[in-house]
Amino acid sequence: MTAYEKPKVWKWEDEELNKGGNRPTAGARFEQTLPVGEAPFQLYSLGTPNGIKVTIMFEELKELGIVDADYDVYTINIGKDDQFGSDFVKINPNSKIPALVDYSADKPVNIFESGSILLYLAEKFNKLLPNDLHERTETLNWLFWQVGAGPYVGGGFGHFFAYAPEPLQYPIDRFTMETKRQLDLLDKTLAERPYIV
Ligand SMILES: N[C@@H](CCC(=O)N[C@@H](CS)C(=O)NCC(=O)O)C(=O)O
Repeated sequence: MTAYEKPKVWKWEDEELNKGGNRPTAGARFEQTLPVGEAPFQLYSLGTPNGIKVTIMFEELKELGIVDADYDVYTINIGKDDQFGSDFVKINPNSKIPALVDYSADKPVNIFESGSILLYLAEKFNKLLPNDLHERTETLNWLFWQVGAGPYVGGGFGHFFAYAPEPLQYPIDRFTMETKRQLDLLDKTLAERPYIV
């Protein structure tokens, strides 16, 4: 049996690593006042793959003639830790973009997790989510697949390949294989139909 050295455990107090998500505590780190506009939906986000899902959804709804799907959008700069400000944390205690507030309900509704936001908007406007049991389930299967699979690609492959302070072969190999497998799944599915769902 191979004897492994005990892995070095990062201490969040380390100056070099004490950035963004590399801290073992949740909650607000500083006082913050976020802007609130006039539109029924207020979106706090960034143009990352998780962030743009919500703006794509809003634009698709508008394209379908839903005038109430009007939104204001504000940048949350995750590189500058905006996601740990007090107002943002009140909307998403998990400090990740995207986060949305619906002011058109009887009282404001906070919505976080990109999949939850897409489902909320689909149900609210009764669009892009079929009522038929089989089609609805197939849509939800792929909705949950993408929120489940995304972290292997971004937080897994992307993180260890591009952002980790040192290149480590095992996590790079593992997440590269998983990412390629997911891309192969997409290729095979899209060979049979024009959209995933
Ligand atoms: N499961 C979440 C993931 C959201 C997420 O990871 N957001 C990233 C940007 S794409 C973020 O806010 N990162 C900031 C951080 O980790 O501190 C979702 O689907 O909404």
